[in-house]
Amino acid sequence: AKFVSQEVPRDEVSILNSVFSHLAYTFHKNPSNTEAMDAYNGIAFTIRDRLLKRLEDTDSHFISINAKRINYMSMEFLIGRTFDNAMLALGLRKEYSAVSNTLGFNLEDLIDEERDAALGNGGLGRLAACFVDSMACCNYNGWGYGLRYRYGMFQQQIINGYQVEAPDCWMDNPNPWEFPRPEISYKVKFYGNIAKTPSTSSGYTWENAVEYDVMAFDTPVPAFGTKNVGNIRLWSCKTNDLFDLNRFNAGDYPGATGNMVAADILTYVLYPNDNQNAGKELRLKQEYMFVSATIQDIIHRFKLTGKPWSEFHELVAIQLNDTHPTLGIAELQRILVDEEAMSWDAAWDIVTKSFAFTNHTILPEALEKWPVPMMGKILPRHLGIIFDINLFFLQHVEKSIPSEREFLSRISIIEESSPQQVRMAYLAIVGSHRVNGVAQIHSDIIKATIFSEFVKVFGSDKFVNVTNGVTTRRWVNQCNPGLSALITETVGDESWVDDYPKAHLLESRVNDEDFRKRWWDVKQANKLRLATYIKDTCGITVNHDALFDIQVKRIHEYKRQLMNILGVIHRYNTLKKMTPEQRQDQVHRVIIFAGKSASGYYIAKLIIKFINSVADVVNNDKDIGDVLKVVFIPDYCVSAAEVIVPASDISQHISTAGTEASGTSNMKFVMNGGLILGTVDGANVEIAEEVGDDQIFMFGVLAHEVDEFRFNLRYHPDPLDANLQAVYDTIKSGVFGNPDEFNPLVECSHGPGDNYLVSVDFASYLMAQDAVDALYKDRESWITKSILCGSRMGKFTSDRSITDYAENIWNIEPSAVDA
Ligand code: 26Y
Repeated sequence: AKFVSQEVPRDEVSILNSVFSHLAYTFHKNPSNTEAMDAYNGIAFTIRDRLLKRLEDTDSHFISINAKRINYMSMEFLIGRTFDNAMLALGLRKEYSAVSNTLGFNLEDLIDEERDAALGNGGLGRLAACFVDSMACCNYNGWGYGLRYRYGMFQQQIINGYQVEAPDCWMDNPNPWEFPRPEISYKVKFYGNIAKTPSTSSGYTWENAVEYDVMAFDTPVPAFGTKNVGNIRLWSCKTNDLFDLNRFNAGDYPGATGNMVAADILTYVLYPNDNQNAGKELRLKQEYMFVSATIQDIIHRFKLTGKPWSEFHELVAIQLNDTHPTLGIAELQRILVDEEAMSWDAAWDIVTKSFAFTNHTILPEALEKWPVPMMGKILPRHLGIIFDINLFFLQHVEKSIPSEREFLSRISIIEESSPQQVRMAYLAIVGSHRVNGVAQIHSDIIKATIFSEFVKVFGSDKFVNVTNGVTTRRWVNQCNPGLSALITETVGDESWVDDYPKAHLLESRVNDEDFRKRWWDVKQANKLRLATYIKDTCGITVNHDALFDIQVKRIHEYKRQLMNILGVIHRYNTLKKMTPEQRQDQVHRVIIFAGKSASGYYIAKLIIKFINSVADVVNNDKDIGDVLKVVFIPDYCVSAAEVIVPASDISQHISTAGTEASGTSNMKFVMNGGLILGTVDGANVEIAEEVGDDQIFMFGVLAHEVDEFRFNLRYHPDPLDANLQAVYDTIKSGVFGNPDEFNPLVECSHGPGDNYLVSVDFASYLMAQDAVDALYKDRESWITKSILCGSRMGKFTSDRSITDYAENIWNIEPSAVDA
C-alpha cells in the first residue's frame, strides 16, 4: 500500500465528514460550539489534506524523472490569503460552499476569517507569489525559497490622518497552509575567522563561528487545472540547541535563553522598506541565513540524484529575486571549494551556469551595498571569496578589453569608498549567466545606464527582458466572480483561467447590447462592494455611481501620490468656483488612495497625512457633496486589493518616466475592465502597445527627457504653472491645517527640490484628467474602451512570464504528474 495513495474524496458528504473529523480531533470542537474561526479552520484542514497528497505526488513525480528544478529565491513572498484560492484550484468551491452552509455559515464570511500571509512589501514580493502560482499551474518543477517571518508587513492604522504601525501577528492563529519540517534543518554559521589550512582544496577554513539551526516550513501552492502543486519553503530559526545548560543549572534562566532570543530575532520581522535600503546588520544576517539554508538544501537534493557535479546546472536553476539573495553566489562557491574539494574554476563554472539575476529597480537608494567591515565581521570567509571573485573578474576584463583604471574601478564589485562597500548588484551580474529587467523599457534602461559597463564586458546577450505578469487565478477568477462568469460564458468553458489570451474572445461581443450592459453591471456591482468596504473601514459613504479613480501602491515620492492629491486640490478649487448647477453637471468622482509607507520615510508619511487632511476638508464641504469624495483606505494588503482592483473605472500609474521598473497592479486593473491613467513608464508602455495607444490615458515627459528637466529645474526654471501656484495658495491659506506642516511637500514638488518632476508634468496630468472626465460622460464609448482593453491583456499573465523564463533563462520543460 502506498502512503496517502488515493486522491481524497471530492463529494460533499465525504468532505463534510472530514470537516467534522478535523473539528473534533484537530480543534476539539463539536457542532454546538463551532464559531466562524473554527469552521474556517476545520474546513481549511480538509483542504490541507488534499494539498498534501498532491504535494507528495508532485515531488515523487519530479524526482522519478530527475527533472530540473527552478529555485526561485526571494526574501519576500506576499501571498495573501490561501483559502478561496485553494478551493478554486481544487475545483471544489461549490462543494465547500454547501458544506459551510450545512455548518451554519456563509462561505464568504469564513473566507474573511483568514489573515493574510504578508511576507513581503509590495510589487517584488507579490510577483514572487504570482510566479510560484504560475510555475505550479504550468507544470514546472519550481519551488520558492524564502524566510518565515514571525511578523510580516506591519498593519497600518490611520490615526488623526497619520500612519501608525502595529505589528502583524499573523502567526497567532493556527496556520493550515504550512507544514513544519523539523527533519529538514541545516546549520548556519556567523562570525568567527578564516584560517589557512592545507586540508581543504582552497587552503582555507572558517573557524570559531557561532552556529544556528535553521528549519524548513513548507507551504504548498495550490494550482488550478492540474494535479501539480507547488511549494514555498520558508526558513525559520530553531532555538532548542541554543540553551546554555551551565547557566540553566545555575538558575540563570534569562541568561540561559540569551542565544535563543538572538536566534529567534533573526526571522522575527520583515524589513518594511520597499525600494529604500537601510543597510542594517540584522538584515545582512537574515539574507545570509536564508541563502545558506537554501543552498544547502539545493545541494542536498542534488546529491540524492547521484549525478556528478558537472551536471549540477542541468538539474538546478537558481533565480535571484533582486540582489537580496545574492550572497548565494558566494555561498555556493564557498561550499564547492572549501567543502567539496573542487578547483576554483570548476566551481565558478557551476555557479555561473546555475544562477540568474532579476533587477527590479534603478533607484540608487534601493541598490544594496554592504560595508566591507560589516561583512568581514559577520561572514569573513564570504568576504574573502567575494574579493577573489572580484580579482579574477577584473583580471579577465583587463586582459580582454585593455582599459584604464577608471573603467576597472567603475565595474569593480568593491566600491572604493570609505569604508569600502560590496556592490551586490555587480556581484549578482558577475555570478549569473543571465540578467533581466522586468519590462521592456526597464530592461533597455538598465542596459543603457546602471549596467552599461557590464554590457561592454559580457556582451549584450547576457542582458534580457522578461516582462512581468500576474496570475489570472487570483487577479481575475478569484477576485471578480462576475467578470469571470462573463468570460467563461464567452469562451465556452473555464480554460481561459490558465490560458488567458483566450480572453480576446470578449472583443467579439463588444457590440452586443446585452453583453455591454452586463459588463457595466459587473463593474457597478464591484463598485458597490468596494463602497461597502469603504464604509466599513473608513466610515465614509460614497456613491457607487460616481467615477472611481484609484491609486493604490506603496507610498513613494517616485510614484507621485503627491501629484495626484495636488490634482485633487485643483479639482476642488475648480468646483468651488462653480455655481451649484454647474457643479452637479460635472462628472462625480471618488478618489481612492491606499498604501503603506516605510516607517522611517518622512516625506512618504507626510504625504499620507496630507491626503487625509485634504480628504477631511473636501468630504465635509457642503458645497461639494457627492461631486467629489476623497478616501484613504487603511492597511492596504493583498486581500484589500482583491476588493479594490475589480472596482476601478480609472487607476493611476503616474511614476516619473523611467522610475517604475514595471508595476504589476496596472495589469490587474486593466484585466478587470478598468482604464489606465499613466505615464510612459514600466509596463504601461507595453499595455498601451497591446490594447492600443488611444485606449488609455497617457501623459507626461519621456524617460530620456527626465535628466534635462531636472537640470532645468535646478538652473533654468520655467515660471510655475498657474494652476499649481493656485493649489499652493490654497494650501498656504491654511484650509487643510497648518501650512507649515505641509511646506516640505510644496518644496519637493516644484523648483530645485522637485526630483520627480511633479511641476513639470502637472499641466499635462490635468489635461489627461479632463480627457478622462469627457470620456466618462460618453458612457457608450467608455464601455467600448473598457471591453477592448480587458480583452487584450493576454500577454500579462504570469504564465507567459514564467514560460519566457523557462525558455530563455532556465532551459527547462514542464511535466505534469499522472492524472
Ligand atoms: C534592499 C531593500 C531595501 C529592498 C527591499 C524591497 C529593495 C527593494 C525592494 C522592493 C522592490 C520592489 O518591490 N520593486 C518593484 O518590483 C516590481 C516587480 O518587478 C515592479 O513591478 C515595480 O516596478 C518595482 O518597483
